[in-house]
Amino acid sequence: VKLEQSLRGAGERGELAVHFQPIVDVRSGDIDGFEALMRWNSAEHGFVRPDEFIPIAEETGMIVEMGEWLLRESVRQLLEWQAMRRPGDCQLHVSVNVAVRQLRDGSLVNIVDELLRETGLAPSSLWLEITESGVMEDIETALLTLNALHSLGVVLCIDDFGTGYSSLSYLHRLPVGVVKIDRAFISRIGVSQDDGDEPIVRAVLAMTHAMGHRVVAEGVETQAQRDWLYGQGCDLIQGWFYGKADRPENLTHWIRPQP
Ligand code: G
Ligand code: G
Ligand code: G
Ligand code: MN
Ligand code: NA
Repeated sequence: VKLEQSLRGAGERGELAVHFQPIVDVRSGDIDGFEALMRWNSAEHGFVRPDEFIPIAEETGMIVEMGEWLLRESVRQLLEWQAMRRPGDCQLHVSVNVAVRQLRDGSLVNIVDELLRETGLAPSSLWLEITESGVMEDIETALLTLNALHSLGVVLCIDDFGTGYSSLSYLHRLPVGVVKIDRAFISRIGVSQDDGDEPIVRAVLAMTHAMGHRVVAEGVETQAQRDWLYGQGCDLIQGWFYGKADRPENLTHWIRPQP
């Protein structure tokens, strides 16, 4: 059976799951939130990588329904975690990927609005990740949706920053709160004889901070990368150095760290 056909019933068969990857405050080392990442364990095909099934879901439009489920499930999990926090702990966020197709589909704003009302979640605890290329495909339509989402109080993030084009010309027009530097740039920090991508990352940090955005460095794998980013004033770090995406039950040590 083709992947596409299997994916159609995957949700109903309980084959989809959400895993979460920690996003850590560089200075304190404390958890700030998690990125929600979809996982598919297919009865027929075994584990299918998101870079295989997400494009299929996008092409067929299934991503709209899957994305709504992912949003609801991510917020449900976040509320469970927030309830476990101690007084004085920071308010955790969850960061959910939004595909271009979802941006274009008229329902996203209503879904998010409804979800916030139903759950009472603080809007700033919900981050939505959009890619540079997704926005650039149709910037005027994207802007309408992004402005409406921004009005609801959720935090918009530019994902995979640096991999698209004309980043500088549009970034200031978007109601963005967070920029996520793509891991391709981070992976070349502290490895080469020359400076590698260090000047680029330094420039991105300066520019995005000047615009008032927070910065997440993605794909941080080593202590050296973490230390360098700390020195450069990066805000948040996500990567295997702190942890891979994992099932929620394996992440409770982040929620209630032992004093
Ligand atoms: O863990 P990783 O292999 O999870 O993810 C691979 C790619 O799939 C990433 O680029 C990520 O943005 C994307 N991805 C993972 N889960 C989702 C999802 O639920 N929705 C969308 N649109 N993309 C996702
Ligand atoms: O979680 P990690 O970053 O190791 O996953 C890398 C990729 O491998 C993911 O895109 C995921 O789809 C796939 N993968 C391989 N084995 C597993 C598994 O046991 N569980 C899950 N959820 N994903 C897996
Ligand atoms: O949405 P986005 O493309 O940013 O998805 C994050 C992707 O990056 C996921 O596939 C996730 O498994 C992967 N990832 C997260 N941390 C690391 C890391 O430290 N190293 C590498 N190689 N990949 C990572
Ligand atoms: Mn992402
Ligand atoms: Na990314």
